[in-house]
Amino acid sequence: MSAPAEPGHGVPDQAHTDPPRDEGHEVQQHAEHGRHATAEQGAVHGAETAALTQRVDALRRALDEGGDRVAPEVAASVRRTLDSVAERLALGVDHTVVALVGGTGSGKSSLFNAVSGLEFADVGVRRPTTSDVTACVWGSDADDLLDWLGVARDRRIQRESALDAEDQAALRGLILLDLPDHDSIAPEHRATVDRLIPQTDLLAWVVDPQKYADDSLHSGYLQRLTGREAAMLVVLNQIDTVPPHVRVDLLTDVGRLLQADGLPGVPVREASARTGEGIPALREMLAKAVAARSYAATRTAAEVSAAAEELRGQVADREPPLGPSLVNPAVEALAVGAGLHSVAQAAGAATRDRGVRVPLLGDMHEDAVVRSRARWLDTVGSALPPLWSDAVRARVPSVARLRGEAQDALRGVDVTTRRPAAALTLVVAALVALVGAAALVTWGLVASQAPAWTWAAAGAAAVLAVVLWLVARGVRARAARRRYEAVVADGRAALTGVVRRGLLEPTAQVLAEHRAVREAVAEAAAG
Ligand SMILES: Nc1nc2c(ncn2[C@@H]2O[C@H](COP(=O)(O)OP(=O)(O)O)[C@@H](O)[C@H]2O)c(=O)[nH]1
Ligand SMILES: [Mg+2]
Repeated sequence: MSAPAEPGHGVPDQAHTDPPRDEGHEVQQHAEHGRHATAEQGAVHGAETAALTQRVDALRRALDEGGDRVAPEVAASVRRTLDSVAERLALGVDHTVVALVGGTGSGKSSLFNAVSGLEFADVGVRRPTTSDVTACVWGSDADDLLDWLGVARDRRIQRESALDAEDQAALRGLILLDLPDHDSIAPEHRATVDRLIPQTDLLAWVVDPQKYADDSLHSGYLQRLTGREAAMLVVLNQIDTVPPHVRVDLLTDVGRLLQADGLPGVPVREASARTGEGIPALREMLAKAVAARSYAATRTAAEVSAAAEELRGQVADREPPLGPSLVNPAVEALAVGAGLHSVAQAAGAATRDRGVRVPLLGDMHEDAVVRSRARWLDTVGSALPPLWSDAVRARVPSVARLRGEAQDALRGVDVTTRRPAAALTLVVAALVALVGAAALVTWGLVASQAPAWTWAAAGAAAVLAVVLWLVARGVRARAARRRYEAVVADGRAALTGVVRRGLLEPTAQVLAEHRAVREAVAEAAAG
């Protein structure tokens, strides 16, 4: 679609930067969002490049942070976009490039001078020259962009200076190009035209009353530019050579040809570089184009948005919560696998009754670990795209390691029997009372004159012995319950530690990375 870059001009490979020909809707938007020029426009445009650069940086961060959790083909596609966008942004998208383009002698150079108010472009040059493109820049420095466009240093002029005060302010940010004749006999001139057409924000086709119907213009260019009509205008120059009563018919005819070209929406303006007629109106149109978002900015923003959208598909809308609803079932499954409850019950029973053997804590069924781990991964994974889910799986320990850690942790839990001292004291006291009762009964039977209270005292001692024994039993039962609860609580705490270190922490790490990517993508998407 365009000629290869000329060596020595520092023009990057066009494949990265040329818009496809059918970008009509973007160009349309660009025209619709136009706003009027203001004195602060320079600042607004500078901010545009800065904002886009920030979005590009955010996408790079997302790619770096996302690593292999971003599908390789998506990462490659986003990187390609970023590289081409970054190249364009390095030049800034704050300028509006307008090219005067047309056939030999139509008056491009004369209009260039009339619009700029400078006599810089060579008028009436018939012989093809090497000084292809002439540029006038309003306001800010555009050397890099002009290098990129391939405009020779000595063919550039700066329009706006302190002397101009504010009368040129509306055009600040404009780069006006006087292109070679598209119908030149020198093929390199046509090549230059072809190369620059895709790089311009607005194409001003300059035609004259004699040659406006030239086929080289209509079939050679205009008919191939359908879709770009919102970024085009036609200037019917040399209108001073046309008698007033013929002008309306002439304009109608130009309009008819454009309609036939498939460009019905392109505005046509009469002008005369010689008399100055129509020049203020032309400047006004250029001011509007400058005020409108530059084509490059629109295109770049659309590319960044598309890349952000591509990356958005690689992350979830939010991270799954890592709360008790996830941790508790994982701990419980391990507790069941270790037989925590039966061990705790045994510890309780041993506290109550002698002769009960407490099994060891620290043997874990592998199935339980498999289940606990799988449930964790499934729950977290179902809320994440597959590559992120894989990342969580890769980051948590294997079943064997998790099992080993759980067993080690459980072995540290104290399951020893602790018989309560109070219960022992009470039993001893009960025995003492019982012995006392027995002694009294014996004395009552042996001594014939034992007093009457002997029997009453023996009865009271026996009752006391029974009461003390019952209280001792209650104390032991309570101690047994406490022991059971303590072993369960200690076992759970040990397993919670294992789940935290083994499952929760690695998962949280991956989710933090996911969040970083998601937020960077959101930042890049907010255009
Ligand atoms: N009468 C008249 N002549 C013009 C006008 N604009 C340009 N010319 C003349 O047309 C010739 C070609 O002009 P030029 O600007 O070099 O055209 P270019 O080849 O398109 O750059 C020159 O002799 C100009 O003086 C105009 O508006 N009216
Ligand atoms: Mg010329």
